Amino acid sequence: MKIGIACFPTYGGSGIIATELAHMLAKKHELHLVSYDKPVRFEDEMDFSFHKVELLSYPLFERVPCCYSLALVSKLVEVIKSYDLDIVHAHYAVPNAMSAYLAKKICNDSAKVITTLHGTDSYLVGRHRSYKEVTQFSMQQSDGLTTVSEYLKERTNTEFDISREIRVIPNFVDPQKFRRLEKDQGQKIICHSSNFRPLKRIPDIIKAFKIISQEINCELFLVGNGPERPKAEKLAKNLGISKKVHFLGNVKNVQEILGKSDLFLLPSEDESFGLAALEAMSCEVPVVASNIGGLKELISHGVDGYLIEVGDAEALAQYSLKILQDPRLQGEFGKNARQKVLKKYTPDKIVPKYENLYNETLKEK
Ligand code: GMT
Repeated sequence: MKIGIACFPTYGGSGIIATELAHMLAKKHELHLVSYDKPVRFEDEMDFSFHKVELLSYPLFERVPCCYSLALVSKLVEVIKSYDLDIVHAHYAVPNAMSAYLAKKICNDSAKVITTLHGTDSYLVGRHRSYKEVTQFSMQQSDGLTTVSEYLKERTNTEFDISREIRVIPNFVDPQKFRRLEKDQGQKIICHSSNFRPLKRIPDIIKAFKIISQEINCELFLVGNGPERPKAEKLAKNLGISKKVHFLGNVKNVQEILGKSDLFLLPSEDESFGLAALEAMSCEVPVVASNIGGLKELISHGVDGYLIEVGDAEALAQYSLKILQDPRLQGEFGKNARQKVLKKYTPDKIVPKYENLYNETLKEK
């Protein structure tokens, strides 16, 4: 097949999955990735073509964000026509699915459009009254529509008026890349990685870490950047734990940190899937996370991690200590997490689900 993928290239989970999917599909199909920048995970070693969306810089339009959507349409049209694409797979409803729909129409329906919803694009941004009608329309008009969890499927059906089938295709992780690495046993490493938005509840992690660090020898590695970082740095300072809390910023090879971690924390308010937790689990790292959304589908309480109520920093700390103070339990949870990944979330289990959807869609009139 000739496949085009439209995504955001940044450190968000959707861009990571779109890029990994492009990488995996490129082994068998002709792959074209369309975005405004090269994706973060494959800067130097891309095995697919990259098509950069170019933006017109013109003073009158400085504050008009729709320009990107239109430039994306034009680039998609160019790529559909030049390479005779069969499929355009839009990751993110806003604006990628709409741009893909318009491109398809300009090309007289010569390619089919698949949309994968990741969460932020639908129930956070997409349902805002500025975008809702267009998000709903582009979901409904897609030739195939997928979500990354059952939770996101249900929430999409509740919040949008769409009648078409939604197929759940979970995220995946490469277990060769994300695996356990040697580390010295002395100090426990606790890790979190995200884009530091308020919904990730970084202050809960810092407060819990304060409690944990009073009991055991440990360090906290915070990977990523975002609006909550300054507040989190200040909180760590005020709690007197700055020396043990490391703000690492965006890290290209996060597997090198996860592979040596003892515990991963994800106390988010909302999470359609929780790709960061999946990557940790692949590295045999137990996870303590919120009992919400896609995290409930991913983590089994008392088997490969623990689930806590949103905002309960004390429980976050106590469950973390339970794992970190018991090497046998930590090892067992870590092994269970890796087993789950190998059983359900590897590329060879998930990528064919997308290929099947592409094939089924192409057979339709
Ligand atoms: O929340 C993030 O970390 C970024 C965000 C995105 O929009 O790229 O992630 C969303 O998609 C990921 C990949 O499918 C999921 O693992 C995240 O759970 C989801 N974030 C939310 O639902 C808040």
